[in-house]
Amino acid sequence: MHCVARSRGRFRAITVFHRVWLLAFAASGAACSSAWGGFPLLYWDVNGAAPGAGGPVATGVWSAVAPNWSAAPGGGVPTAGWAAGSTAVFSAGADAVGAFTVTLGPAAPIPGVAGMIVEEGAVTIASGGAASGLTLTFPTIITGFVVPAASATIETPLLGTVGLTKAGPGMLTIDTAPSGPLTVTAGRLRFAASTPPTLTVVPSLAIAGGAAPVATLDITNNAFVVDYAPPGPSPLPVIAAQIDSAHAGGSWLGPGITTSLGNAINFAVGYAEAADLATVPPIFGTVDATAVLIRFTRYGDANLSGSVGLADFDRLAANFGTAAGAMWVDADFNYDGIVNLGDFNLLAANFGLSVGPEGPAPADWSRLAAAVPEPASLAWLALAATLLVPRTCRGSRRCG
Ligand SMILES: [Ca+2]
Ligand SMILES: [Ca+2]
Ligand SMILES: [Ca+2]
Repeated sequence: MHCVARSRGRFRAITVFHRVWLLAFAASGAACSSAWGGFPLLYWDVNGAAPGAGGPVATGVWSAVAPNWSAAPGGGVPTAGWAAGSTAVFSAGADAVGAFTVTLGPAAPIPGVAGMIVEEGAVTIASGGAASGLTLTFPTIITGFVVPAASATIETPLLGTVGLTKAGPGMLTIDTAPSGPLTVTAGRLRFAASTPPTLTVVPSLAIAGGAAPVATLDITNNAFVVDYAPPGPSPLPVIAAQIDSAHAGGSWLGPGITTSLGNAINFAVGYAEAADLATVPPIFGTVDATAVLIRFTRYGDANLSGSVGLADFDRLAANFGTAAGAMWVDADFNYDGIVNLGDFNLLAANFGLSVGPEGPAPADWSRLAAAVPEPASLAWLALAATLLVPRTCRGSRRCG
């Protein structure tokens, strides 16, 4: 594969990770100029034997019969239909630099997709029908292989059990991840925003850099579960650090586990060990006790229900004053490990509000109204003051 890149004069675009990976493949005996770790390379090409892929907008159909694949990197030879077991490269030549759509054949999923490489342009892989999909037989999808901003949006199911490894500096947008381990080695992997939100469940998550991440997973408005094998250890501490990194003081611009719909006051990424919740909200489906739950929600939603109510406030009250090591489920809503007035203010700003169709909790409002005097704004301050007192005299029978 490194031979292919070099022949196209683009080797400088390859990151250190790719170099190591490609050298590993070369050492394993991968053939030059037409293979990728032993897989043949097929280059997207809608203009047949004419050089290049067909221009900036190389729109076409991906199927076994549509002659839109070239065995030649430059796209200057007769083309043929898709051959299972190949790696899909977008695109032949260097001319497909625009945004274009590749529509899948409608009859069945595309078989034998041994990974994907997006060199330049912005390709959208669209379903051609209800039976459309891509069956991955090799997990790696590289975006930005030549032009760093090159991206792919896959709007069709990713099938197979090999998992997904997102590599390269560009963006990859998918609906949900396929079965198997999920790895983000570089750039940004995004779960497309959806109504209703989607649920992705994976057995493991690896983001390059670990607790000091250097790549990004963007959940937008969705739910995400890392259902790890017992007995663990749980990935919770690393996941918490990755969310803290992405939060970056409320900008959500840091690397790690982020939401591009987040802000500093209302919308955030909540997380919890499933075993730490009284009930698992339905958005996460059926999970066992060894699972980390992650969702887009409002600040203050300690129990990940999707709305901020009295059950969340109770968690804040129970943990108020915690000086270190607090998690989101303990009401640490700004990811600093501490539960204090900053977290209280975030909860107060979102109390009674919902992130989605769960709706607000009117019962919570009425119970809160019965518990505190008017006006509400002063009531919050009074509550905060009273919260501080029990913490300082905890353990004393004389405390009120
Ligand atoms: Ca061509
Ligand atoms: Ca809640
Ligand atoms: Ca905090």
